[in-house]
Amino acid sequence: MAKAKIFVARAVFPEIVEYLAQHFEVQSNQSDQVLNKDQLAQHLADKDGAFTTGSDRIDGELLAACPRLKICANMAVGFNNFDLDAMTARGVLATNTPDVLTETTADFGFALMMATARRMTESEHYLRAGKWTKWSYDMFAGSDVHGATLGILGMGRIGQGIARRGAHGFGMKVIYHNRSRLDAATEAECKAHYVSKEELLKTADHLVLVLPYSASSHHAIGAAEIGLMKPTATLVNIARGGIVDDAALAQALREGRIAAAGLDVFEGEPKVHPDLLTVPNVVLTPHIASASVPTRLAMARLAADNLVEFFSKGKALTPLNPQALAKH
Ligand code: 8YV
Repeated sequence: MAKAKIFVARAVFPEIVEYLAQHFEVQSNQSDQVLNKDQLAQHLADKDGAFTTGSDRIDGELLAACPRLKICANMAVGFNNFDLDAMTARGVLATNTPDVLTETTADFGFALMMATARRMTESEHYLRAGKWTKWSYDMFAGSDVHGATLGILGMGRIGQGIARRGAHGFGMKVIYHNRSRLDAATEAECKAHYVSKEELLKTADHLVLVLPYSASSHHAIGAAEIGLMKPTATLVNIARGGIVDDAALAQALREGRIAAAGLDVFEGEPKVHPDLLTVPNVVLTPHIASASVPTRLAMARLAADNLVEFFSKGKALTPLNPQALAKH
């Protein structure tokens, strides 16, 4: 039987391309050209499967041009680059990479919160600029993390990982808000208390966003929400750009309406709102929360295994829309 044809939309670890090549006829974008919509559609036009990343948009228009496509395996836990309804309607299976990145991403969220609270990058820029000439009692004095109130908006696997770190490692009081409340055992394990969104905003010393992006979470944090926060509070976004109104945040940071922010994701990334680049009290990182070598390898391997499982057994390891299989 002819091997299925796979397109790997962005560069990945060579060993993953080799692994895929053991099972499929593989075309891979190892030069890592960022493909526009039309180029992606051209590459996928004669393919049976796609290995995608968060930057590859799969929607009805693209699927209409790619009639052979049966599966898109995303190397990401988030899948807002997929129009899941359009994929299901066409019988295209979607998969993501849950679990393998949870602890690494929670580590990063915690690190970003600490860097933000303790003004680490702002002070490094000062030092590198040769401005450090003497000690002073309030130089880059920030806020404490230990013993503070940690607020988490979006309490899935990664949110719970951050809660456990804060509660057990740093003696933080953990409060959270989520679409649905966690069961009592998970709340107890995370030492987390459920509160309304308004109470979360008003009470948190450090607020970390870990909710998925959707039309309903667009600008979940805008000027009004920031206005409810303590002037001493920090805000960290490791979820998705678009959950925060970046223009409103930049203005609030400039006016000192909250103390600082840490951002790993941005509206319209890799573009960054120019005002965020000029305010000092923000730590900026280029969407690297899951970027440890072992975790990125595990994500790539799981995406690849979803393709292998699908073409050999007709199912997937971590499907997002298993109902698409009924159309085959
Ligand atoms: C990815 C992420 O690096 O998994 C996710 O949802 O945001 C990151 O881990 C990114 O989406 C690239 O695929």
